Amino acid sequence: MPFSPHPSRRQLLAGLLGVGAAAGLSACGLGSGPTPVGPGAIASAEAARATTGRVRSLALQARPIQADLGGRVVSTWAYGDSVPGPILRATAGDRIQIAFTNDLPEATSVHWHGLAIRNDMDGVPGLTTPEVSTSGEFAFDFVVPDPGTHWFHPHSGLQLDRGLYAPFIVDDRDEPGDYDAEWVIVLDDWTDGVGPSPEQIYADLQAAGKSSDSGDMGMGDMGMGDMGMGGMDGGDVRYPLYLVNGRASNDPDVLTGKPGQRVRLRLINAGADTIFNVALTGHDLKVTHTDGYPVEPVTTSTLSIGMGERYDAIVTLGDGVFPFVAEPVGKAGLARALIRTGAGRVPAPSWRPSELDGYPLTVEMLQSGPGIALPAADPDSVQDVVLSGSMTPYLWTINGQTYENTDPLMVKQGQATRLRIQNHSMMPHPLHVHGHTFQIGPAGGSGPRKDTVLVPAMGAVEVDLTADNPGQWMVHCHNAYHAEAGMMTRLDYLT
Ligand SMILES: [Cu+2]
Repeated sequence: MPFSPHPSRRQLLAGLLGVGAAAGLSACGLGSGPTPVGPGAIASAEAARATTGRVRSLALQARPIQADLGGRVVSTWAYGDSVPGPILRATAGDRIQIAFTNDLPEATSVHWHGLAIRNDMDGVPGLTTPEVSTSGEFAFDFVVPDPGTHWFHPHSGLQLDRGLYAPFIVDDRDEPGDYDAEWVIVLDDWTDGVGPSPEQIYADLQAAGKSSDSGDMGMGDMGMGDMGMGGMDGGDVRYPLYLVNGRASNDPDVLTGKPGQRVRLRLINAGADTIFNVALTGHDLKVTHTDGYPVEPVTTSTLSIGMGERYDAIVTLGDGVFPFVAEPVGKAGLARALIRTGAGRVPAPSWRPSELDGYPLTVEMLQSGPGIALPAADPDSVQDVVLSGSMTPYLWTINGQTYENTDPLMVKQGQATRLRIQNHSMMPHPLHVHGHTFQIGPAGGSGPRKDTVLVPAMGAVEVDLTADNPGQWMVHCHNAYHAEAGMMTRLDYLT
């Protein structure tokens, strides 16, 4: 029977809060309605995952470091010794044990973005996994179910907008890997130690939101001086630097190869507030995956990647020196890296390839690869996810509420679930669902599988997912400032 959350949503929410506050009370007086699934359901789901039988153990540290950004040495926070942090690598089905230590001066968390792992390891403080205090430790232990290009970052305040991010690459035992080399490319918008701190930027956005009494809804930050480029696709924040693999454009990361080699690019947008259009000078990109899942290959000169999204593309290298350029959409500046296969002059750091003038590939142009579609099903549960907000005051909402007042989306184990996402604002939002990959469009259709979808300004997208990973999951905008300003809700599995 379809499960409708609407008739008794308030009652259910009251029940949820009661259970969260005092689990032992649920049996005596909070009603007989549905309650969130418990640890048993999470453990059962974990026990049912296919495994390779292999266990990989490693250590990970979050700590303050000094980073050299093209000659400018800044103090920031990172995983390990570098920005991005070390690439974690596993094969789908491996069990990963990560001894995490927090050497930061404040509490933190680690979220494994794109991995539909057990709920209690998802790294969201206050919801799934304990916060890790200063000098504290946490032992992550989970089976990695999903091949592909994924990554990890904190789920604590605006820490993501420092240097706390790194790739998590999961190999597929069943995918031959038809390429000669691989290059993981992480894009970022950077302010820490160069411009104001992320917390200062957020305080400035809030202050600017209070200083005006015009209550425009989601019109962006028109005329906000140093803050942003007028909203729209340009986000809310103008950054002094844009980075590829933690390097400024005057000191780029370099991939050295041979002409004719086929290279798999694994693109990750770790930016907090920036959509990037990317291109490799003199080359076409054959896009093969998004958010870890195969798509029917599409060739393009440029593609658009929202915060939290990943794209994989194959390139066949020419002979020479070729800038890989990431252009922040609606903002001034460029990030870049270089591929070098032979002799050639290196263009100036600000040089912009003509490939970026093409129409960028976006998710609507992609179809899921063979065998990737979800089973076709009429949805058992249909949930609206309305994105809106304002700059004055600086507030971003889902279904009209900030996170602290949210009515969670609710499902039951096994339900075919449809999210009807509508963007009622003048700014695109990359909506990310934890613990699942949805299919764009109807389940069983041709849309790609993803975990983060860029919903255009005033646009709408419907996605289907199978409720097969019990727990309480975040659903939120991957603009770090929007999330901080309230643009988050939950997907709760109820008994
Ligand atoms: Cu947003």
